[in-house]
Parts: sequence; structure tokens; C-alpha cells
Amino acid sequence: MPIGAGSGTRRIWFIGCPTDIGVSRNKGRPGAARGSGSLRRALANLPVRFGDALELIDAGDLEPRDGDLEGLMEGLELLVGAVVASGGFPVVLGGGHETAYGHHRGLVRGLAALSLPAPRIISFDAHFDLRPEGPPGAPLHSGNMFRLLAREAGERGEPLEYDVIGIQRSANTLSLFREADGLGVRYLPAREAGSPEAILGFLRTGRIGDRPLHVTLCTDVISAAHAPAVSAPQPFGLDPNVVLEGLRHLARSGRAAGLDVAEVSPRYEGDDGTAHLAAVLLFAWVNAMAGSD
Ligand SMILES: [Mn+2]
Repeated sequence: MPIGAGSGTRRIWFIGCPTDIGVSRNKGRPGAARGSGSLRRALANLPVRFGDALELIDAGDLEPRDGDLEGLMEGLELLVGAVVASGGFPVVLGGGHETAYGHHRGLVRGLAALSLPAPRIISFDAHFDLRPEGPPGAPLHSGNMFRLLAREAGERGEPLEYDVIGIQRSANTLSLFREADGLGVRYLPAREAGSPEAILGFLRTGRIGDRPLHVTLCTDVISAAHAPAVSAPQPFGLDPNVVLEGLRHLARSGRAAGLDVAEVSPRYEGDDGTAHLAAVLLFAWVNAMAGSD
């Protein structure tokens, strides 16, 4: 049964998280703090194609105070936890990819309230984001959240189930590949992800079990030809069509507990093409969840 099903109309909560503190800590190009606003503007122009199957709710923005990323992530965790516990589906509009940290912790919290296990992560990303922790007191950044989450899963006595689609050899050090192997990460390199069939094959095989899913989309997984307005553009990134088909498959599966979209970084006025692309991917996701595609 789909997660949260059985409560009538399914509610999708859009939660803006306009921060790029983690990107700056990771020494990346800032700009993702304006991502949620540009995503909202792009989403507002899209038509509604479904009836009563879904209700879309804009939960507004969670904004950091005085650079307090940790406090912001606590707030995101509590909000996502409450949404999931009530049977709702969170869509987190980043923000840097570090927002996946608070989102994941919130999913763990909300799913536990429903007596469901912690979610498996399905990430679309050029990067593993398994870098060593940052300095004491401010450890989280946009390149290490899955390492922090792996440690926390270990403290709960369970492995982090983490699958990544679109990994670039040119964007991850050898030590990161070793770290991923050590943690049992499944990944599909970008150069093997050239067709929808390749991605669907990856998603349909591999891990056994029917854990809920945390789906996370770092928009730098997409080719820079289509998604230039990100912190770390990837010239050999994925074709948007294969990402679209992967997302539609996951949305239809009924196993997704939450979705986040990160790293859209509209750095200049008028540079909203990447936001529009991400908004159309969200449009496809929502329609797949509604069964209206
Ligand atoms: Mn990335």
C-alpha cells in the first residue's frame, strides 16, 4: 500500500528551504538560497491536470537565522516529521543539497511515528556527498550530509541504504569512491545512465526489501546544457528525459515518502531556465503520484 494511503485525498506539502550556507561551507558557488523562490515562480505557471486525488499546499519557507544551518535543519526535521506522520508527502524546495539532511531526519521521524522503517535514499546526483565532516560545531555542509546520515544510521544499528544515479568520475575523488564502496553505496555512473532503460533497470534491481524511499534530486546531475544554473555544472551530466522517467517510475511506485529538489542557483536575473526544468520535473512527479499521466 502506498505510504500515507488510505486517508482520502493525499496532501503534498511544498516546503521552501532557501539556504546555501552548506554550499558556502563546502567552498562551492553560492546561489541556491534563491532556488526555492525561482522554483515557486516556475511552478506557479504550470497547469493542474488532476482532480481530487491530490491537494497541493504551500507551507512557505523555513529560513536560517544568523547563519544557523543546524537550527534550520532541526526546524525542517520537525516540519517534515509532522507532515509525514499526518499522512502527507513533503516536497522540499532547496536550497543547497544539504537540505537533504534535515529532510531525511524528518522522514525517519515521521515514518517511525507510522511504525515504518527509515527510508532508503535514492539520489540523482553527480556527487556522492560523502566527504569528511566539517569543523566541530558546524559539521554539516553540502558535500557531506550522506556521510553524517550514514553515521547516524549506524548509531541506530542499521545500515544507510543509499543509491545514487548519475555519479561523475570527474567530480568525485578516489577516496570518495572508496568511502562509497565501504558504506555499500549502490551507484550508476553518469556514462552508464544514458537511457531511461538503464535507469529503470538500476531502480528495479539491487536491494531487496520494500523500505520507504527518500528521493533526492541534486539538479547538477543534469547536463549543464540543460541545467547551467547550479553550484557545480556538469558538462557530461544526464539528459533531462532519463531523469524524468526515473522520477516518474519512483512517483508511481507508491513507496516514496518524500522528495527534495536542490541546488537550483539562479545567479543572474532572467536565468530561470534551470528552475523551469526542475519545475517541470516536479510537475511530472505530482502527476505521476496522481495517476494522471
Ligand atoms: Mn551534486
